[in-house]
Amino acid sequence: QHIRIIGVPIDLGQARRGVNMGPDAIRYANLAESLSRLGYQVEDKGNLHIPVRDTVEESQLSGEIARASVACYERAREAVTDGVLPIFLGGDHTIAIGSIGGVTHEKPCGVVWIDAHADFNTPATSPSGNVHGMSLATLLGEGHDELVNCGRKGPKIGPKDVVLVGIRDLDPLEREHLTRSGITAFTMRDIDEMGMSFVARETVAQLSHHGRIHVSLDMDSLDPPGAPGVGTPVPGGLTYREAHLLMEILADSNLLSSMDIVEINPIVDTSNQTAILAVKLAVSLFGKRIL
Ligand code: DIR
Ligand code: MN
Ligand code: MN
Ligand code: MN
Repeated sequence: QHIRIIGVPIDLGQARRGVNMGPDAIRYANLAESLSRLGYQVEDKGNLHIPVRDTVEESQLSGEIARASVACYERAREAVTDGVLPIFLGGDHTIAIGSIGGVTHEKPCGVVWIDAHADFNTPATSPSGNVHGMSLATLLGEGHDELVNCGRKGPKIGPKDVVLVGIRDLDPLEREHLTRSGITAFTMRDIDEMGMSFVARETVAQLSHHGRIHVSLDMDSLDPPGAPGVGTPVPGGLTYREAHLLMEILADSNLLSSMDIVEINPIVDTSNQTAILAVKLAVSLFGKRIL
């Protein structure tokens, strides 16, 4: 099996600088070496070119995000054509618009969206206006036109193609929007009550119908003390073991076909520990077992 790393150093979808350095933080935490040790052939394609935040006018943000998303879409599409497993390194969660858009160019796929947030705002429901809080809604066809139509026209996935895991922080109108959508969402309460084993197995069961699964891992899904290097930490997140168990059960499904690792901000991290944790989780997702 062949893995291809694609860096998308974008910080245009949210307010804080620093998340653009995520791809290098993850590389520095030995992502490629760790996956090679599992027996994969790993190829690093470097980073997509993204404009520096300070050079982009506020009014140009969604246009520049759309440009980056189209580039990301093309890389994702190409990876599928080439028969390799792409890992997209963010950057903020707007990268999923292009990555998931591109991997579904020919055929649909299931998506596990692991996040403290639902990223299900639209320009009409969002209090912040930040596009990283709208990426999932955009993929389902609601949002800025140029983003909804990135790569190909219209929705890229349907509500039955995605399962949310780890959510605990929704904006008021986003919450209504999500409950109306028909998307399965496993909140932190669900995980507390039913356990990650059940939640992870149920997630796989709901998404196996397309024969392949994309994992979109927002590192703010984890509990902040173990993953402080994120722009919008929310208390009460996934423990180290819950996150690993989710990865291990997803690995057992043998359906993994692509992945995003997003929202790591090295400026607010402590000794790169959030990137180091992300690499450990990726290694579990790609099949490392304890025994
Ligand atoms: C918030 C935060 N719901 C927003 N979203 C974040 O701005 O829409 N997503 N941080 O990862
Ligand atoms: Mn997110
Ligand atoms: Mn988040
Ligand atoms: Mn479907």
